[in-house]
Amino acid sequence: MAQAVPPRYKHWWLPDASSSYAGQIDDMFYLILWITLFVFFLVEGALIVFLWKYRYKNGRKAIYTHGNNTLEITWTAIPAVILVFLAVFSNSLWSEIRDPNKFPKNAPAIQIKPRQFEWDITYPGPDKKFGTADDIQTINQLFLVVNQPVQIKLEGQDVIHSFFVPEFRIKQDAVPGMPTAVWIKPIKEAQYEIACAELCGLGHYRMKGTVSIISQDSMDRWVKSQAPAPAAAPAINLTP
Ligand SMILES: [Cu+2]
Repeated sequence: MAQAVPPRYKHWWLPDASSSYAGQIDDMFYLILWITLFVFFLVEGALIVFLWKYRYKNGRKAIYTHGNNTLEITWTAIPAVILVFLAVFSNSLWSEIRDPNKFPKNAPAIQIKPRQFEWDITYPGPDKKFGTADDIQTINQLFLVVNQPVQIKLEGQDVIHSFFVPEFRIKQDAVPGMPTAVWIKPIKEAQYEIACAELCGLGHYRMKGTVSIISQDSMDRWVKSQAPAPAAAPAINLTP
């Protein structure tokens, strides 16, 4: 079922913005892009103007200059102010998304332990605990519920891999021996690719998973279908 997505989450040149914080990350991306574009055209424009204005002319002598303090202070101070502003702005956004103390409360957890060259995914199952008999294991198949925040616990099994879903604007290294958590709140039912964003060996190119964002109902049905099969009932002989 397609869902209405706010226009700010749609782009003509970026992947869909499909997590709750994707829009904020894009806003920051655009802000930096506009600032750098402005400076780019300013500098390149000045270059072209000066090339033309000070081109070779018969009889014109070059002027020797020791520089201009006011100008130098200005073109150092302005970028410094912009840089500090961007650092403060991006840091507050970063901590809002990545600070474990600010993770959504009670978000269910899913474990993803990548290895060469697959994503080993474990759901805690109906009892919501890992390491129990009702855990559900999949390979390369991640199911998330739309509008439901979820915590993803990452840890590499062999070398460094990186969990990357561009549509969620999330990319996180999965390092062996270093459990790392991220959270995602998908905002739209869809299917995306999970890419490994860290060159992890010869099979890196085929280390591809799928994340399906589905409704709570479909999720419940799927969890039910994954329940361990009950032990076969003892055969009863009904013939007299
Ligand atoms: Cu990998």
